[in-house]
Amino acid sequence: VVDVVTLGESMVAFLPGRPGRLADVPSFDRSIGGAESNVACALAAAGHAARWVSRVGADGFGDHLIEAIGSYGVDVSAVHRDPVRPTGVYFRTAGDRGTHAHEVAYYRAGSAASAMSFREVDLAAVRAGRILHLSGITAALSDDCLTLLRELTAPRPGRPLVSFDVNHRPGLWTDRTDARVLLELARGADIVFVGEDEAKEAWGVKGGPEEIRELLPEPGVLVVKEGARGATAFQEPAFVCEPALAVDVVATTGAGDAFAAGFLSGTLRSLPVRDRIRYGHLWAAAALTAPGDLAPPPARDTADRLTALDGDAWG
Ligand code: KDG
Repeated sequence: VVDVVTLGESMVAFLPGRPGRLADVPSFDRSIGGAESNVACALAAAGHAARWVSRVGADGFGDHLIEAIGSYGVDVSAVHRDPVRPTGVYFRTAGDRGTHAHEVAYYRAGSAASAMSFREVDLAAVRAGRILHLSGITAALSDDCLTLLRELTAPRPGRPLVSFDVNHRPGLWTDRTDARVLLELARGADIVFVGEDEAKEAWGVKGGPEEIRELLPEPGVLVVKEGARGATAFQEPAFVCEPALAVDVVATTGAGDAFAAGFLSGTLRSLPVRDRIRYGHLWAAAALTAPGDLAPPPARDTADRLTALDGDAWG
C-alpha cells in the first residue's frame, strides 16, 4: 500500500562553495532538488510509504537522482528514463547574511521531465496512493505538463486525496501561460498549500489568509503559510493559526516542501489540524537549519513530544 505519491521534476542542484554572486562563485557542491521528491523523501524518512513519479534523462545525473532519492526509501520504480532529453540541473547562490538575495539559475528547458504527459506517465502508479501530492512548478514546465496536472486535479470517482502546493516560481513563468492558471489548479485540489507572498505575486492578493480563503473556497483544507510568523489552516467551519518556530535560518530552499510533508504526515495519521500544522513547522525547522534542500525530519517520538508541548512553548 502506498501512502503518498508525488509527481514532479527533480534536478541535480549545485550549491555554492561560498556566498556571492553567480558571476563570482568558483565552485559548487552537488546536491539534489525538486519540490515533489523533497516531499517524498521526507515522508519516506519518517516511515511512510512514498513513491515519486517523474522522468529523468538516460544520463549520469538521472542515475544520481534515482539513486539518491531511492536511498531515502522512496519507491522510484515509476520514474521513466528519456533516451534523448537530459536531466535538468540548477545552480543556486547564497547571500552574505542579509546583504543580497540568493540567485537561482535553472538549466531545465527541454528537460526529460518537461516531456511528462498524460499519455506517457503510468497513471495507475500515480493514482495508487492515499494522497497524491502535486505542485505548481509542474504546470510551468510545458503544455503537456500543464495538461497532465489539469487531468490529475479534475474530479474523478475514487481519486486519491489531491494535495497541491502552489509553489509559484517567478523565474519559470516568463511567457507561455499566466501564473493565474495556478489558481484554477488549486481549486481542483483537496489540500492546498500557499504562501501569503506567493498569493500576492501570482494572484495579486493584497490581504491576509482570509482574503486568500475567499479566493479559494473550494479545497477542503487550505493552508496559508505566513513565513516566519506561522501558518493558518482553514477547514470549515473552523480555522487554526499556529506560530512557527524561531530558528537561525541557514537556507530557506526546501522548507516549504518539509512543511507540506509534515502536514501530510499528520494527515495520514489523522491528527488534529493544530498538530498537522505543528508537524509542518517542526519539519520545516529541520530543513531551514540545513544547507541543502532536504533534511531528514525529527524522529517520530521526538516530534510527537514536541508537538504536544503547551501553546506557550510555540512562538
Ligand atoms: O522547493 C524547493 C525547490 O524549489 C527546489 O528543490 C528546486 O524544484 C525546484 C524548483 O523547481 O524550483
